[in-house]
Amino acid sequence: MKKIFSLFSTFNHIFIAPYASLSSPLVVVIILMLTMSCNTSETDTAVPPGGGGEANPELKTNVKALQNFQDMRFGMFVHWGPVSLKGTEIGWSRGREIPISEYDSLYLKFNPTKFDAEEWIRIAKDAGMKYFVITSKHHDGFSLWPSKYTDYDIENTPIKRDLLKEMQQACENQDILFGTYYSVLDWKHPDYTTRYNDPRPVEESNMAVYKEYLFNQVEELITDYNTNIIWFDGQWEASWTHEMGMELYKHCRDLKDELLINNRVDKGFKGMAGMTDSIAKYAGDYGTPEQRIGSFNNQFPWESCITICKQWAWKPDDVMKSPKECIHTLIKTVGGDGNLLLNVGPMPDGRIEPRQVEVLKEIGDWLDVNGEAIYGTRGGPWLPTDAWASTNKGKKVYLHVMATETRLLQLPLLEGMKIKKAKILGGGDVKVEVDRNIMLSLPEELPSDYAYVIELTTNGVFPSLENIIVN
Ligand code: FHN
Repeated sequence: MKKIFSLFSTFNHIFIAPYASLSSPLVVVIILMLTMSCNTSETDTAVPPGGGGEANPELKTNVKALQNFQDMRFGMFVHWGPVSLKGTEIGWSRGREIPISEYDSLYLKFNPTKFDAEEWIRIAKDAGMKYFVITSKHHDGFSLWPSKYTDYDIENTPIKRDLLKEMQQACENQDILFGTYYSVLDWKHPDYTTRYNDPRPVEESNMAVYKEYLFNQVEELITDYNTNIIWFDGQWEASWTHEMGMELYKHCRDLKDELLINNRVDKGFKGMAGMTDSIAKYAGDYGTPEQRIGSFNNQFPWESCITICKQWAWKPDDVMKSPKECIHTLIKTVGGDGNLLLNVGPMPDGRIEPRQVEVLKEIGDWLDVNGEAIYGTRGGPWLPTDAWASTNKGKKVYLHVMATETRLLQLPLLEGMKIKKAKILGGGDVKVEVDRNIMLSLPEELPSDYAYVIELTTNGVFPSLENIIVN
């Protein structure tokens, strides 16, 4: 008897067994939640929820920039700097594994002669990534560009070249959106008032001086490097305040209105789940779950940042995720209506490790076949699980199946939805039977062992998934 993979049955034995019988209100609510769905791909120009916080109530997220960001869905995050010479974690290993004096002198030996920005961006592009975010300055305070405001920068390393400019140009040459990570905290700067593993007193430190330094550097990134995304981080220490966060957000948007700024510019970031405590109160355009896939949320934009290995910066022989793991992570993230920013840590000679490039290439090969089910889509109408997820765009609904061993799928028919036809992206016919449920019979040959996508052409009617925020 062929194994029927019933989303209902999956649901049944996950929820019903431990908690309640089918008639209990709990099950009814959950069934309702699972069967309610959305047609969110109608790119509405509703006013985005995020923006400048309570100090700048009129300053809302730039609609066009956000639309484009959410359509891209998949980007490359890069954590890199002189610390890669030691293979320890960027920022955190300063004064921990690496004595501060040695750490702060690594830049004098930082000479990545094999660095090729066009090659990096080609690798991102071949992986199916649409945007790029580089650590222009991390917690250790080293600036990857020749900043007018410090000598602790790339200009004073043996390589001397403006590597950030080369990355910006490569992105623009290859039509990849250029973005910059910038750490609000700076454990080296004498005027930053919080120390980490560092005996230097802070009595003489003047946070106002540091804040001016930060505002000036960020202005360089916007005006001299035309960054499109500022990925702030390190906002959690007491040295940084809610007021400073809202002021910085406004400073950035005044310099470039179509700039996107994550929620770590301010203090609303609530732990690694990454969402903003009160969107009206705190500044920021999108949430940033870290090292986890965010929960389904189509009310506030979000982007999960996840490492392809364990460490953010390069580490020799670090544990690396498989292509299947990365592809499933992408599917579940987009199925939850989020973006995925997948991180690599390049080597001290400037190359991205070949084994990481191989995994990225496999993701790109999968997206060559299934990209239309990712780019420009929105999450839903069915909520993601470990076995499947769904995305939609116009009248198309894409069912991403990660449980590739089954040949018969059953899922709840959504109120008003009519299935006109179904096919497998990459080839393969699907037999569709519809009664109270949708039964999909799959061919023996499937296009991928990692995951495949069933494209359902519908009448575009699926009840809204509004206000479904799954915690
Ligand atoms: O401390 C950083 C860490 O090094 C890395 O940059 C991540 C990326 O999101 N953020 C901080 C930890 O939350």
